Amino acid sequence: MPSSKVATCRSCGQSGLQPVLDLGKTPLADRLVSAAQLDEPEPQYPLEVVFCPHCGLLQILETVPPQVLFCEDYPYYSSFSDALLRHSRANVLDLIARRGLGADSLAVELASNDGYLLRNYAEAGIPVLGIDPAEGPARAAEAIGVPTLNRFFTADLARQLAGEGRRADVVHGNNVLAHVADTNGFVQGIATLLKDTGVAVIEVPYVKDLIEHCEFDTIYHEHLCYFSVTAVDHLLRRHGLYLNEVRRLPIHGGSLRLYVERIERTGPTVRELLALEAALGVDRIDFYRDFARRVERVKSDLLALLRRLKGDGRSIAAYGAAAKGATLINYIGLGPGLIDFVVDRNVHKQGKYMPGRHIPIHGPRMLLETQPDYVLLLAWNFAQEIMDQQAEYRRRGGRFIIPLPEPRVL
Ligand code: DWN
Repeated sequence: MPSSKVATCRSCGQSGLQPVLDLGKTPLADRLVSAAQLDEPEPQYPLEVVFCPHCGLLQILETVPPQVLFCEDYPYYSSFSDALLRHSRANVLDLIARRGLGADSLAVELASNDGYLLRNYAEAGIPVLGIDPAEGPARAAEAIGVPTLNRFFTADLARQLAGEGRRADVVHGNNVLAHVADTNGFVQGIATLLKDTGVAVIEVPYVKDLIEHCEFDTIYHEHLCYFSVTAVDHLLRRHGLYLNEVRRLPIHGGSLRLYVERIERTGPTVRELLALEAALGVDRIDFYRDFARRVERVKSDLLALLRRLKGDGRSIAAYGAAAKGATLINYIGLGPGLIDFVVDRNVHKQGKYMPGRHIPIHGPRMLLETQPDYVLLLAWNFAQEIMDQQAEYRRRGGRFIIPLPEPRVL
């Protein structure tokens, strides 16, 4: 299925998009390769990052059809990260208390994956509804008692649910707003689905952290948009929604949690971040101008480090068959000649190969079985959880390499 390119901004629709970074033609980050597919041609798509000077949104030009991205064997399951489960549970318990949710409430999650978040509402006796197009995670959610529509969330589906009287007290959307091709339709759907007194709680990677920490690996075809508070505020207001509170989070390399309502009552956390972004120029192209140069610097430094270690006869593996890991190994050119294998706890990924570079993926036990000298941490956003878990590998002398914001050996 062919991809398409936007000519105007995904949010405000204006032209004049300015180039920021070109990562070249890149395979789909979550399309892992099976042994049977190794000799088959692998689709690769342009990955060009641009900036809208009118509304401040950083975005990619290419739109890969969502049916291709979130296909039936989409391998991402949220519940393989204990830190993410703790993060999500704390979010839910906070909202139950703050919003006085109970048996007559409805909590909906858009891109609900395997029920990792909604399960916390269900356990508290609060009615839930998951919506996710990926068949595997949706089935897993149903298996733990989270009713899930295996569909894409659209403005039409929102109207259908509202028509059935299923408007929500809380709408969650974690790492999905950046993923949808119809950005405005998706936000309009949230406005339709929310009760007048409801709140949408949306998490997105924060573009300020992405740029400042050089997190270029967070750029892949699933992530169409990269939000600042300024850009998302413009997007929401266009649909009669108001960003009233925002929290900065460490998850996924730095994220924003947006509290969005149908009533405008902009709080100090929003005003402060809008002022900070204006002072730093996050809403202007200059903030992004040297990003490409810094990405090139990381690429050359990491390649030089790995080649030196390999040249010294050291063995190198990697941890985390993450989508971000696919961007990193493909852009930098890390193949089986440098990285012997990748390990990952997600059993749906084990036995497959990384997109593009075809590095084999095994379970984490492979680290103790083979004791590689170094492990490149592709899932660096979970560094503490993973290194705690791999204490024995480290006790035996194994060392982790953190790739970003600059390569360093721990
Ligand atoms: O936006 C997205 C983010 C939120 O999640 C999705 N489009 C796809 C996915 O991106 P990712 O694959 O880069 O996300 P993660 O969660 O950073 O990937 C971590 C990988 O590491 C997963 O495959 C699970 C694995 N893992 C592990 O093997 N052991 C993770 C932990 C914490 C562990 O202990």
